[in-house]
Amino acid sequence: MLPSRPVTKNQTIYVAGHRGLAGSAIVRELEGQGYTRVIKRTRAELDLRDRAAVQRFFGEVKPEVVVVAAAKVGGIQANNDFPVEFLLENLAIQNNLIESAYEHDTAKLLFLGSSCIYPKFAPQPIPESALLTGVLEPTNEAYALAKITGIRLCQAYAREYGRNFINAMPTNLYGPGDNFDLNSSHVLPALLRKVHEAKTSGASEVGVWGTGTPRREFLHVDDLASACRFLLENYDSPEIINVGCGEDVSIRELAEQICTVVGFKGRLAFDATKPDGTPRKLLDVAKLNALGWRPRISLQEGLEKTYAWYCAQPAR
Ligand code: GFB
Repeated sequence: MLPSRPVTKNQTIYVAGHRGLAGSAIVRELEGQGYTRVIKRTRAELDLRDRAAVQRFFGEVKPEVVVVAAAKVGGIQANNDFPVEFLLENLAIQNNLIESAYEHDTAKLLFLGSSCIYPKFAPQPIPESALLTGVLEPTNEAYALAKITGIRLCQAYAREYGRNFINAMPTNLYGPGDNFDLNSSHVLPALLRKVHEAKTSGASEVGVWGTGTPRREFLHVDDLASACRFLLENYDSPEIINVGCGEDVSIRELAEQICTVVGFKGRLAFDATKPDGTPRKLLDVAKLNALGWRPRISLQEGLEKTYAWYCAQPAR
């Protein structure tokens, strides 16, 4: 068993997935708060699906702290269309990282799960205790199963080998650096882009998938990053912990709010042939709040900032 000590600013912290939405925000947060030894590797430098390469990297670098923010992610359509890739790639990435962290004596590891690990019809808001109490939402079952396996692996290392491997479950994330590709993105960036393009082309309507009735909770990724730093510094239990803002909106409400932010006055056209997915996914964040963490960015402010970021991209 390794002694469990609080994470400090002079420790080496490897953020796996540092170019992704979550990973890039976590690096910004850590470096902004004075962590001077954040380690990053691009996909070209280190393929996380390659077990031997990951083991070699850990053997050479021996990171003291690891954040597993690397994953194959996507919106409802990509999850539904590519279950094999979502299952295999995520299992490979997380198995390689978690096993290597154990073998090379990483003192603390933070594994990022997802709110989709919970049953499709979980009680709302969803407490951590709902894990594995019911059937999963079919559109993202593969991704959820991989994430559940990652949680259980961290918990097994904690129980069997006394490792400080902790598990955070973020709700739906958004923010700068998100994926705006309409086939693979999540709803929020997809609608920001669609509404922006409808406005600039003078279109009279915007297509919205599904019925508009599902409800989702959206957390700005800078808030997620601040929660991750908080957990690294203050949380040492293998029990999963939810990370969210505690409020949700319907997809229709989200679309209407985006139309206001973008300044689009046309109508919304709902396409009920597209899947709705889980009817509601609101996390119970009482546990994290009781520890003293709160989000700072409202959905309105987050949408405005993300839209400004999107408009400022060179490709635009
Ligand atoms: O964000 P999203 O793709 O994923 O979709 P989930 C949320 C809701 O928005 C669904 C609707 O009801 C979609 O039908 N929606 C409306 C749209 N218009 C659009 C659009 O243009 N694009 C997209 N993508 N959705 C994901 C999981 O579930 O949540 C992942 O598939 C992950 O595994 C992520 O866990 C957090 O919230 O349904």
